[in-house]
Amino acid sequence: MENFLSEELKEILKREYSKGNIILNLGDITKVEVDAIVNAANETLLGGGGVDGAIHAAAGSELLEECKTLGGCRTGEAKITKGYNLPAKNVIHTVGPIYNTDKNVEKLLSDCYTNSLKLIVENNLNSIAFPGISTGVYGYPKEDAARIAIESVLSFLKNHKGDIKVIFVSFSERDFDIYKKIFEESMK
Ligand code: AR6
Repeated sequence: MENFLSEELKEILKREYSKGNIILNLGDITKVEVDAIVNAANETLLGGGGVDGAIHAAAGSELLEECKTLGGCRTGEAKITKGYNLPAKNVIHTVGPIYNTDKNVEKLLSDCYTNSLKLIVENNLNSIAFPGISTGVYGYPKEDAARIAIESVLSFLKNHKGDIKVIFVSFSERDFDIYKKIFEESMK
């Protein structure tokens, strides 16, 4: 169905919802203009499929060159690079847990969000966009992952004095609806 829509109509159909410093957005994270977009990478940081592949393709080969200098990244941790050809100034690479094989998946997924936000603060940045880390190839159930994402970010922002804008980017209508429902629940 989506393939039959013109680019213009697709643009109009994109959805956005915001409250306070949080924005829920439906679209492609490689198009988002922020201080940093987050990449759901793997421990090598040398690229892959899904959002990782899309970010590397849009950023250009210089991103891979910089990633090669980082020595990989442990699950739950995060590392920052420049954004190169992306509209985003930087990319924060984090590695989500593999749902069916890693232990402590909740803590590790939460750490991805918290450690990414710590890099925003350390680098004096103000805006960040997250994809649904681990919810593709790594198999984390979407609702559980969205709840952890929202709770981790809200708790970080509550304990932080600066003004950081956070965008959760969903790649499908279904994911957007999940985020919206869970975000509204967490506001009650
Ligand atoms: N914009 C926003 N979200 C996207 C985009 C996009 N352009 N493309 C995909 N998503 P995944 P993971 C969503 O599989 O589960 C890679 O090979 C997608 O719908 O990209 O953390 C890495 O190298 C899903 O909800 O990441 C690792 O090996 C979410 O992004 C492995 O996959 C995450 O899906 C990481 O797996």
